[in-house]
Amino acid sequence: MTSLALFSLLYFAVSVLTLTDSSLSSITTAASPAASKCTLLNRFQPDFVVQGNYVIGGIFPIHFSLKLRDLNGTYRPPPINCNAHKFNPRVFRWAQTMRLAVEEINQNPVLLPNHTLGYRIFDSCAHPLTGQRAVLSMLNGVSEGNSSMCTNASSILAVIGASGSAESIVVSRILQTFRIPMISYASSCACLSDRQKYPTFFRVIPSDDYQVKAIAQLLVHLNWTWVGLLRGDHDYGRFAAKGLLRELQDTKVCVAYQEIIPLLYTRQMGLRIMKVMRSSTAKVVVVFLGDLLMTPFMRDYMTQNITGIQWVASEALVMSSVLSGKEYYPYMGGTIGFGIRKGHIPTLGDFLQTVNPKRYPDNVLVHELWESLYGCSPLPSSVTQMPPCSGQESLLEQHSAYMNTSSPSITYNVYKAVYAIAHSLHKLLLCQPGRGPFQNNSCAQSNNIHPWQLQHYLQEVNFQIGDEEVDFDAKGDSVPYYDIINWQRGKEGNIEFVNVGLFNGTKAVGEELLIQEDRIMWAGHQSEVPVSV
Ligand code: TCR
Repeated sequence: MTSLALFSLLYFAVSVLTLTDSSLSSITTAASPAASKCTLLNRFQPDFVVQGNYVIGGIFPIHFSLKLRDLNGTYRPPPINCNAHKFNPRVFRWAQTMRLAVEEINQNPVLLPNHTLGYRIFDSCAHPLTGQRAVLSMLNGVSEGNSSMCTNASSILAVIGASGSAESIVVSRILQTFRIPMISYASSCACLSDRQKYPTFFRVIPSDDYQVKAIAQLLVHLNWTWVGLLRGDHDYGRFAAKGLLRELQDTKVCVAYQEIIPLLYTRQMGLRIMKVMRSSTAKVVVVFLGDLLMTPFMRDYMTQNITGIQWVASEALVMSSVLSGKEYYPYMGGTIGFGIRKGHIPTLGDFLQTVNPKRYPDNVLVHELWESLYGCSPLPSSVTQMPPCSGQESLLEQHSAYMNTSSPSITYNVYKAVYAIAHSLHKLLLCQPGRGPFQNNSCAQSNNIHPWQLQHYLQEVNFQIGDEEVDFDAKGDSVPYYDIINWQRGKEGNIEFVNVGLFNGTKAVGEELLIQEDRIMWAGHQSEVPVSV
């Protein structure tokens, strides 16, 4: 199938505002359907764009809770509009971090001197279908600012994304046809380590193969013989559960039940799962879920007044600030799990503060950020139902979902991923003719770099960021290192994430897990390890 035919499959009547950063102005994509073939395909525009010599793509689940209507084929399918769904300030920070990293690299006189990076950032709306739309639109080569013209399709050299494994699978299937490398900051499914199926996939998060090893060792170490398993109905949950069962095979730990939380959560389903939990003697429950699915379940759980459960949270949940309010402590305090490596980005706090509706008056996302943080909008009352505000309110650390910059994890992964591309590109451009890695010792041409050529350098990349070394193994995977995180009560009664050990997957078997048990606070605010038999 040609790329154009592939793109032609898409017709989405969505118009999103585009923000060109250099001018800080906005362009509405009010395309007339008849203008050209390209216009029709270009209705879905990126959320952030900056031009540069080399352009990279970004895919982030800025909105979530996409509910797709049943299609029975008797009416024209309605447009899918992500902006009508919930806005995720944490993810908005990830997207801003990509912008920050590119800006830093462009100002760096040593890394990629005399060249600029550009970007095109799209919203995947946390769903594989809309992730697919994002990547197709990204490749479609729309000419920003003039939607009646097509530019070269596939001028993207590499992509940062996607988030959920289910989205990355779809995105990878599409990018691999063009040999475009992608680096995911959050997709941890072990299934993505298959180079045959995902030949251009890289990630800066460890594969869950290591996490399930770590969890199995923890369960054995704590003498928990019966445990429950709760997981999301997605590739991440499915493969993680399968991996954990495999790791537990020759141990004395047994799984009492495996329950699945559907992507569209219903109270009825939640209550049924709680009944199973109540009737089991297993007091320890391992969860493979993100906070988006866990939150509605927890709301019902709290109304049922179930206590005494010791949660073992997967990495997607264990650093979630959404569940750190003090109301959760009686039900989730004592939670333990493996969190990915954190890192500090000194310039991030200041950068995030530069984003406000006053500065970006036409960017819909910036308005949504304000609405979600302050419950107000600087837009005229004819456009919004929110109470008015100036749009210059100061962003403080307390707005943690967006501003929490003290020890970012996925945010740091995004930062690392952009640098990985910059370092690879830098190396590519240093190639000396006649001593290059390609046919007849040739180099890539700086004005016509092919994405597969960049992938060669990405595979080889090795650089230092903070005190960490970044590289990829032959499967595109990164170093398996986790901190053990324990949910303890903070000064104000809210939940604090405390480091109580680590798992270093590069160490010899048996030496990977280091745990400081005396520092752990268990479920029910107990200092004794709970029993689960
Ligand atoms: N892997 C999940 C997605 C995910 C995530 C997160 C999303 C992970 N960690 C933190 C938001 C925040 C781990 C997946 O689908 O592969």
